[in-house]
Amino acid sequence: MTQPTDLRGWQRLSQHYSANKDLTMRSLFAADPERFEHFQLQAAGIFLDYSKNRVSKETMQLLTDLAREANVEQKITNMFAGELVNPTEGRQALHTALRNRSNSPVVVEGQDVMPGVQAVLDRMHVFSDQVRNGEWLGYKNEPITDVVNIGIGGSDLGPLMACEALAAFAHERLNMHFVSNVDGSHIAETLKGLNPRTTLFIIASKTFTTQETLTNANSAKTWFLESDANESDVAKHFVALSTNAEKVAAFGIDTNNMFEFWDWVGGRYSLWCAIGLPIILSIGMERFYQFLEGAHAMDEHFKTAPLDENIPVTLGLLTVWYTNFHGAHSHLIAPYDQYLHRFPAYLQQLTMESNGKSVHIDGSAVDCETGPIVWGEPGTNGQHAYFQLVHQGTHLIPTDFILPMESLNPIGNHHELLMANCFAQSEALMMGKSSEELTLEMRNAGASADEIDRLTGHRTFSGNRPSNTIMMQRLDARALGALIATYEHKVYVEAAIWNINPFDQWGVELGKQLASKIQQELAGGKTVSAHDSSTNGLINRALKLRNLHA
Ligand code: G6Q
Repeated sequence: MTQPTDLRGWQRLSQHYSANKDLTMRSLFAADPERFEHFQLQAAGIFLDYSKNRVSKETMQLLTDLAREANVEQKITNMFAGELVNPTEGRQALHTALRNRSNSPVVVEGQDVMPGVQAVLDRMHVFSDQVRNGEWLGYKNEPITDVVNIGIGGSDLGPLMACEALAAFAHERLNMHFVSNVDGSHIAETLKGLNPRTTLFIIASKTFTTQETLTNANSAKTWFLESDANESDVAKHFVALSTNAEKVAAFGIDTNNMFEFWDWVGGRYSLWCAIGLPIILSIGMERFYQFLEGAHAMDEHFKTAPLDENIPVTLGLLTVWYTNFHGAHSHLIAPYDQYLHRFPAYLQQLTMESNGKSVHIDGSAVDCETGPIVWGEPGTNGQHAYFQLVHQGTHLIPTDFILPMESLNPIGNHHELLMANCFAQSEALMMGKSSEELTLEMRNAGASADEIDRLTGHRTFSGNRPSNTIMMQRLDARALGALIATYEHKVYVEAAIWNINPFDQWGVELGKQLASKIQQELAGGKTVSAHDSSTNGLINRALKLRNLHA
């Protein structure tokens, strides 16, 4: 198969990189006083400033040419049209249908899926209104006060992140909780202080076979039944979100209390449908529709904007530029908004599970780097922790700053300070501080020549460190929808260039298989010898020490 590196566009970018690698952003800004105007895009309420990148107009042109040559436009069309873009699992990837607010049909295997999508949304509307209004009563006829979502991975990270991001709009009576880890401490700590009479459990699992989720769900059921509730009360306190009605019924949840979704929705793309139920319970259906509309507006932009005016395409191409030509290995997500504190964790799954691949879509080995490591924390906290390395370390770490213009909690000058810090970070990363500037600064502050000499290396900043700034008016449901869709599509663009399948995740299988074998060995309690000496040693040590404390 043709490697991405064989593409003419790739080779031209290689040459362009070699010819321009010493070009600094400072000089690019000096040469074009309107660089900010020339390197910005806006769509669906999302504003992108990408001027602080190591790119010229020519670089962007070459990147766009690469995208064209890699058939990115066709691949975008294929995804929206419900083609089998996930061939290793034999599936479409139609998360865009879940937020298709246009009334146009989306056909999967000859059938329009839109009526089914709307039917589940309607059912969730009715159910969530009942819970929110206090009409849905627990087994002692009391309204629900606490909702515990039990799920993991795609059935946890998305709704958790979105509930946190939109906490300013949360229902007053309903406290949202999320249990994912199979570590018993997670559920134990969550259930402490909760009242079985007023707690609603959502068991969220696409397959309804996930070990961690079923273990937590069983423990939740046991906890519930240890109160004065009985089996017939389960229906009032347990609902399921799944594609697998049979397994849901086998677990003991009435399928009338199940909100369904479909195989063509990937786990990490499922917060737009049934897996979004916790979000709906928290913010209400009207706002959830705004969330879908925001994403849909970004879908429309992604589908129709020319490549060089397309926000997700631009972001994806910049990641390719840094990963494949500059040798960057990671990408920092720095949301300057406390409500987005789980956004980097959510994006870790979205991007690393999608693009952490070493083979092309046809199974042949890639000959270039693929998805970078994604990490981050909200600003300004990160500034007092790892930003040192971003400013002065040896790694090149492209950064996305994300900042709403308006605070949802306008107290004193907090938001001004937050914005000032965000803008200062990207300025500092780009500009750096030269030894001449430092010398002048230190001299003015009265430092001796000796001291200046001693500290110059430590106190200068190379600068030329790239970043994007993504802004929205305020972080509401619509803006969050558009923001998430931006990143979903960015990831797709990268995968399209690398020609990898972003929609499967075989990499998580091996550990699962081995864990199930080891779990049986731990339960069996007999000394093991079938593994390597380290794994044998660890299991045997655990068996011995656990028995000692039993
Ligand atoms: C996401 C992955 C994975 C999945 C979890 C939970 O894209 O497929 O993170 O969401 O393993 O799976 P279930 O929803 O089937 O329990």
